Amino acid sequence: MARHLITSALPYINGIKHLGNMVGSMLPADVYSRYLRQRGHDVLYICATDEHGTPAELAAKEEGLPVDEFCARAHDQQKAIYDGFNLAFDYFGRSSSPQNHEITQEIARELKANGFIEERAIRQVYSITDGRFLPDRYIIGTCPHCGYDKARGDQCENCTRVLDPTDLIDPRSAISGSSDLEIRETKHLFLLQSALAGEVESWVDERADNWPVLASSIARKWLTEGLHDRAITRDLDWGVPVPGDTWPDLAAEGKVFYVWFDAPIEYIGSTKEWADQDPTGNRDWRSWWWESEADVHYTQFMGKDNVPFHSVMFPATLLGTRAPWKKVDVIKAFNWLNYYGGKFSTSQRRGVFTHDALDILPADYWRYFMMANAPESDDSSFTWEHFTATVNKDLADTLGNFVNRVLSFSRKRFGDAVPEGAEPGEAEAKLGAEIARLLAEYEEHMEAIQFRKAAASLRALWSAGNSYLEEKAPWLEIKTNKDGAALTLRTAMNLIHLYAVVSEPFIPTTAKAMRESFALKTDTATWVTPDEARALSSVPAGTPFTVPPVLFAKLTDDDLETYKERFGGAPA
Ligand code: B3M
Ligand code: ZN
Repeated sequence: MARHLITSALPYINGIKHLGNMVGSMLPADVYSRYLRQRGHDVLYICATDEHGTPAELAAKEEGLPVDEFCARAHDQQKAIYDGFNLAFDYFGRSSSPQNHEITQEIARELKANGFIEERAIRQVYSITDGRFLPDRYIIGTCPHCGYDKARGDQCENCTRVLDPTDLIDPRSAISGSSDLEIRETKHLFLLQSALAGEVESWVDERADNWPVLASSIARKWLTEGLHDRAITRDLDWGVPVPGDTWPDLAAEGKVFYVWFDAPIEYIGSTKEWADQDPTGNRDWRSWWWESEADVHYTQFMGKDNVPFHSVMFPATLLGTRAPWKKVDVIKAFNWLNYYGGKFSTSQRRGVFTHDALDILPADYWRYFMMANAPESDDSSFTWEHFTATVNKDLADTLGNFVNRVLSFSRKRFGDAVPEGAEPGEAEAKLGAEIARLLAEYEEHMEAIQFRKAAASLRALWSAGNSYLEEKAPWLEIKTNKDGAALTLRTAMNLIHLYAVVSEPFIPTTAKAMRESFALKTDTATWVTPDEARALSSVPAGTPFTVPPVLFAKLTDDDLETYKERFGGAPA
């Protein structure tokens, strides 16, 4: 048993997320956490809303709310959706929490004490039309590296390179579109990343070989471009204030830390929120983050655009404190999920948003589809045709129909308890061996955090049951060999129970319904090893059972048309 710390990139507070966002961060982190918990590990899965920065301020203004009120509401709204998706966070915090303020300020003080933060007067972009300094991401222009014409001042979305606003060609204000920009002087804090570059590089070299290649290649690419000093404060009202005891001038001017400085620190902050929430006071947040380099295994989940900040900038921040903060062991990154080959777009209402998804179908349909098609080695594309075909084939036919068919038939012929029947024979031995092999494969892919492959193994496990059932055909067998048919059904019911256990990370609600079909006394969600699975005997004869309602409804052509109509279907 190991201690596993798991975090997923913090969803930004501004607006409800689409499926593409969820498939690259929270959902896979949940699937992985559930798997590790079932295997008996001590797991802490932490997430939060990322609440600071200009977009939050602007969104609040648009809704006519004070920014704190806007964020509180938006946080609850997002949390309710994630509950609907059955994301089993240990804690879902808020980067605007007092805990995060405190830890962010503490880390900044440590960095200064070690000579890694410096005050510098800079010349900053001021928009005359908008009457304000423009934060980096509110200046857009052409990327000097790849020519993308909507690159933001902090990062180019297209080539993922981190930018400075002055790098942009033809810069303009993202608020007004105005290019009436001027440069004014003001003081800011700088994190001296250049002084930490060597250390960060050795740190990356030490562990990135264990990361899935998408993350390690982005980290290395970013390092070869060189680590530059970065401004870590902004002129905003909403954020973690620069502490006055350490930087009286900047504090007096009301500067706050840059959102990307305090957001990753919220992984720690949210853990402290989790501990502070506990009435018994028995949660030790520091044991996860402090002097835990050796005994905690830390995995982060995120979309590929977030990799530079997590693989280089956040480690640099933590290394620079010279304090024993836990640093990430494995970064699991994802490519984009597209919608009919194009981008999901909030403004053009293109794609599927998380609240709409839950409005039309239960979470498990989405969870399975998204993970089975996770954009791991490449971008992948969502289409309603692909979605409905997958649901019908894998979930409704291969799994759902198997469960209902076996249980209904057995009840009809043998009553409400698992029948005894003959001793297992050759077909059962062959099936057991196949199940053990597939389960071992499934475990291997889960350990490697390869979700597409894991889902394929899970599907193969479900299919093996169908093949066995077709081969034994108990509905014919029963005419000549009642004991044989009973054995077939008992074996199939054991498969159902096994599926209920091992499908739990992907489809927790359905898995629970399947487990609860059997009146077993023990905690039945505990993992089953391939060797235990081989025997197919965890549900003994005589166990009472019920037939659950249809697990997955088949989606019709009419459904397909309705979804395409409502969500926009193929691009023009
Ligand atoms: N909030 C993701 C984004 O908005 C960002 C992740 C922060 S993780 C510390 O693009
Ligand atoms: Zn670019």
